[in-house]
Amino acid sequence: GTHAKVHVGDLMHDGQAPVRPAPRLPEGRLTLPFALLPWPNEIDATAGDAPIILHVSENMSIADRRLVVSIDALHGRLFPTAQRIFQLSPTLGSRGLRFKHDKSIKEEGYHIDFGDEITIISGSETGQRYGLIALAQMLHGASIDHAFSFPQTGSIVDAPRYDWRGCHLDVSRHFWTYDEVLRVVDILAWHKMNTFHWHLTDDEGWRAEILAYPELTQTGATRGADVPTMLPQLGDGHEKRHGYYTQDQMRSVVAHAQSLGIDVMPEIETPGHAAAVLAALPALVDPDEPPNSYYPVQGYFNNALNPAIPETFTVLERVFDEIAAIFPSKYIHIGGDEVANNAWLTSPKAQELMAKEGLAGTFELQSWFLRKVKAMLTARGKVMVGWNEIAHGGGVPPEDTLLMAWENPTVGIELAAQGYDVVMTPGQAYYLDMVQGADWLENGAGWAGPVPPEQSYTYEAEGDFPADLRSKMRGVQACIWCEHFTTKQWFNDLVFPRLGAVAEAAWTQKDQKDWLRFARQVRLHPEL
Ligand code: TNX
Repeated sequence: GTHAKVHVGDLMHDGQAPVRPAPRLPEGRLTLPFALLPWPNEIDATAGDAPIILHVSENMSIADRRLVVSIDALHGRLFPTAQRIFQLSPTLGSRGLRFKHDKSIKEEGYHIDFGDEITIISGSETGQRYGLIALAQMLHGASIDHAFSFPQTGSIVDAPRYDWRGCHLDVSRHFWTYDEVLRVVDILAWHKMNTFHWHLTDDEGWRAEILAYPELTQTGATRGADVPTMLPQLGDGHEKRHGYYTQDQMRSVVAHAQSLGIDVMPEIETPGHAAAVLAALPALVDPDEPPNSYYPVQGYFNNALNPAIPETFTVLERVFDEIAAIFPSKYIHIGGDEVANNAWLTSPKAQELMAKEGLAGTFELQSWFLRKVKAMLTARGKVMVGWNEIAHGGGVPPEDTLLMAWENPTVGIELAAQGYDVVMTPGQAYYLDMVQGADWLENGAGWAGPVPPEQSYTYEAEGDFPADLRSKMRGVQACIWCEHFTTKQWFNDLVFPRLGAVAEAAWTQKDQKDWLRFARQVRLHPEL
């Protein structure tokens, strides 16, 4: 259902909105109860009775009509039991919908004028889509809950705060089926997010079909198979541990996302978090390195690709060839996180390479490796994206490199000072696998937690950035790690409402953010 358990500070409600008086706008006017998430940047409207069904005239152009049908279908998929919101009709009913195109409105922006007719004005298809989604949300909210009205007169003038409005999904630790991935994309579209970061590989499983190396999915997509670990594996109760996506399925996910204005950025984890690769392709292991000789925080022994094995680069070249052909995104994420700080020190081949290249330790070797990986991406016209540890040991040239700052809220500022572009995704606010409640009753992670929804909502990623580094901060992202999400129920319990909090942080200007207004709406979100 659409009703989730919500922890709102001291309020704990089951399927109920927190009962609070409507928060006041700065001018002292009551916030009107429209269902909108993310909240728009300018709204000045009077509330009326919902038309419930908005009639769409047959005079509309094919392109405009196609967009209406696509957003109506999105609504239908997300809320199959809800009343339909749009109706194509030759006669205008209570209120008609019209589009105007105005090139002076910036790329992702839109305006809506509410009157006898409802007019969406936009400068691009993207902006038009966001206007329609806003309208769909207001109609949906009004149709399922009388606490929400629909605007009678007035207007919305809206455009996003940040360009990068991302959400990551880990499909390695828990395998989310093709259909579930499509649904996640739908959920992101509904929240006006524009980047789906697909974490396709990790120690526990490789999930992307690679024609050149069928072993990667034959062996590597069996979660936990032959992966020696120091620590007990998390979440043995996973509903789905095994599986992978065919190349056709990945292409379909890309096409589906594109139809909703979402870019799909694939992640292939290097050099760490690669236990599944090494289990599938044992030729990539230095035969003279003792097994179980090092392990990173998550306990998987010897889990880093070895830069001294030439075949490592052959495999990566072919993997990137196939990945680049499937994903048109200009970005490929290559991981780069959590390599053990003594990785490779017991590999004779790695030692030889380090001596030859004059590399002082694990992280200088890591940087040497990552510079080669970056060159592979550059050769394919792609921008390299990675986790913040890429900067260790010298790093890679900051030009055309985008780093995700995850470990804490300040590392992003340090990286920006080093010249990197950054996306802010600190665990303390934007990791949706962290437990939400101080009672620790949930099936979630704890290294940065608990992270109550109010913390995700009120956190300001840009907060401590000095003015001269602001432009390096490209936006924000939620990360959905899935070691603990053994079932869809756990996913829903932890991802919501915090995904909406991150979506609003990505879209809505600081002066329009309002935790109580947000909290009134959380029961309207779709679920997986
Ligand atoms: C750290 S974030 C990791 C992930 C885990 C996550 C759990 C990052 C780049 N590495 O491998 O899943 O914590 O919260």
